[in-house]
Amino acid sequence: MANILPQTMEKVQHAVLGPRGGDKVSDLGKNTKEMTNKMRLTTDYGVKQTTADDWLKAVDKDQAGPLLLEDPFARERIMRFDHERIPERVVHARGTGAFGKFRVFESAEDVTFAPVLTDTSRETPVFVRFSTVLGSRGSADTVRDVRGFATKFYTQEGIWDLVGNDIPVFFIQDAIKFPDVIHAGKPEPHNEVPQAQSAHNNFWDFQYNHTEATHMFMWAMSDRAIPRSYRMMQGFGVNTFTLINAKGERHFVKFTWTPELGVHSLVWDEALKLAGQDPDFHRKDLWEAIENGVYPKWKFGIQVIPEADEHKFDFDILDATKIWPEDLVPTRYIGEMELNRNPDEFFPQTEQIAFCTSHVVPGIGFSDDPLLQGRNFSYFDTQISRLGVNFQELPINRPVCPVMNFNRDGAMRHTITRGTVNYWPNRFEICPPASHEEGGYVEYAQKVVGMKARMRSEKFKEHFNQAQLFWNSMSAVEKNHIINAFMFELDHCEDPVVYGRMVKRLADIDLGLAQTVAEMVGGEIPKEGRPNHGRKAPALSQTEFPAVKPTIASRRIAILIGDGYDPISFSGAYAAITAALAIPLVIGTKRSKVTSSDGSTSVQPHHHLEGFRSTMVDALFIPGGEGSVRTLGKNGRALHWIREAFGHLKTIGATGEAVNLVNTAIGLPEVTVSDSGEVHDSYGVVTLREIKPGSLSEAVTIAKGAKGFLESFFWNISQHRNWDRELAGLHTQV
Ligand code: HDD
Repeated sequence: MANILPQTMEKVQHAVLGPRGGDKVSDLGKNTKEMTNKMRLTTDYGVKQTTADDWLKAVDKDQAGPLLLEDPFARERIMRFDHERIPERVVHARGTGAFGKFRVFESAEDVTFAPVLTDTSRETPVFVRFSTVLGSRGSADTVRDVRGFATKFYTQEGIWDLVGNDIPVFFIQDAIKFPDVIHAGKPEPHNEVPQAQSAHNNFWDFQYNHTEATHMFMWAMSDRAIPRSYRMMQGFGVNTFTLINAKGERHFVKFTWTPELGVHSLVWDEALKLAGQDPDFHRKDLWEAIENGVYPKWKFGIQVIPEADEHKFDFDILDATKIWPEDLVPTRYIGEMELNRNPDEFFPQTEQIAFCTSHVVPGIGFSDDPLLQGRNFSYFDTQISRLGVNFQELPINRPVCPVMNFNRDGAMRHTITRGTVNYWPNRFEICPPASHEEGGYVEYAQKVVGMKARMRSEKFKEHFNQAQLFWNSMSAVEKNHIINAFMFELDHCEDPVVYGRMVKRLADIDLGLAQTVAEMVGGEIPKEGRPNHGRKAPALSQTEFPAVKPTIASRRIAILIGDGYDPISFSGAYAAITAALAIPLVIGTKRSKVTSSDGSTSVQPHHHLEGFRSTMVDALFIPGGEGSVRTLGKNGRALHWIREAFGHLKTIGATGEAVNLVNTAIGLPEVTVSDSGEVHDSYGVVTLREIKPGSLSEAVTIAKGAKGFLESFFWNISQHRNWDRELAGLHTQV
């Protein structure tokens, strides 16, 4: 099993986040303590304690008696404990994070003077927090939901917070609607049900009542809402920001993160099961990858529109429910981010990190996007109630550049500022404002003339074009998944008004979609739909996503064995999986030692079949060995492992006697297996009946059409899932 070790000091040193100052790790070092067995237990006020086990009592001859309230040690422990909880985030309460570094490889100086986006020699430390939106802090990771992707850049010019999601658009256009959209999505007010689900009346009631939400709910019903890993998600700033260059010119900009590992999702049945079998699935996945040194990486992209072109599009570029299609505004990749260090302690780092969209650095600015402007108010405000007015002093939040001003006091202030004045101007000229040349933030001199009104521009009123664009751009399997998602979600709405209206709404996107869903969920079947413009944008599909280098790095591969396994296949596959930086997980019929067919070797499995489930891995390999295969064949759970992995479209590999086992477990005539010494690949079931010397010790290159067993097995895993199986309808037949 992957090492999940506590962070050591060596690791902290190893994760050097850049030579050019701004090193957040050494900054945090001032507040980081190492626990050692040389230290003795003390109270918070430093007095050593002789016991942590017994409250001071008035004892009688039997050494029993009532507790004495005078015990300061016991009272401190209990009272400290009573106050451990702070309010969880009102949205995005469930999350996890990691440290890393950001660097631009191409200067964007034509559009901004912000050094974080222009200085290619600079490494900027970052902390990224990923999250779900609707669930509370203890909810499951794999629920169907939007994922948060929030990045804190500790730049030398101050903090820049880019607070985005894994979906490029949002449900609403104007921030004033945020409480409504969140109330509708969160558990219903009367009984606080359901937890971390959008599958309920109120959520869909809101969606119907807000046509502007149509585009976003299509994304939220797509595979984007059930990612395989945080490491395999795109990130989007969503809102329109601005960049200002040294000439004082302004451009509108959208920010994007694109993962090196490609964009991949779970399948729905797997996500449902994982929510119970391993609710921390995504948390552990990120932690494990970083501990194993397989650092996740993202390319950083910008889409830029010159100020003069603001009105040249048929949508409003300040409307957060719209993407800027790549064929109109291509993404320019200028930088990359790597996450390479797990936090030392969850609460002071991942929980107390506080993002504010209003935190930008000189060279980056806001736009009149009415969602962004409301966000700029909301985040700062929420941190005050969550963490207190001095939240920016907390180690994880404080900048790595100097901070000096006349803000004072408030709960838990701990900076001690020397000096006799706390105002500006003062007779000593202490702490004067900075000029532009000294790096002072200067707002762009945007001309603003207007009348007060509660309105939106005309283009904000068009709500269906891009919802159709998204649907049209999906591959056949992605469309299937969206249809199934609606079937699930609307089935959970008990109110016929809600599901009846929603199927009508779907006809605004695609009549076929609406009719299929209506038939299943019981709404009136629409006869007419809104005309579909038929346009597509291939970049929106994740199965059609730009090819990434095929890799199995960090993928979990189960090896199923019992006593009598074939040691040659087992060790060949184990070594090759490790060499490819994937994670071999030996799953035994038991966790005590399992012995090979010739008695030469034995292995202690990482888990047994009942304790661990096929949902927790990306692929399955079963080596031959008569005894092992016979035991597995009699074990219902082992057969279930194979059938379930097949149903979840995962690659299955088998050698020797295990080929028959796989064939029997799947039992579909369409899926054929090897009958000789030739490698056979049928719907991602890769088999080899006769192992010849060297069959499993070939140098593995992961490339299409490769001939060797492991090559073919690994290639299939690198493709994430076998979509052909789903297109042929085989996955539901096992
Ligand atoms: Fe928000 C948290 C992303 C609209 C108000 N939001 C929060 C987080 C993410 C986002 C990733 C978690 C940050 C963390 O990890 O601590 N939010 C978005 C995106 C939006 C968006 C991509 C649309 C473009 N949010 C939005 C609006 C408002 C808020 C319109 C209010 C007007 N969001 C909040 C908040 C939260 C928050 C209440 C809760 C905890 C926090 O801020 O720190 O202020």
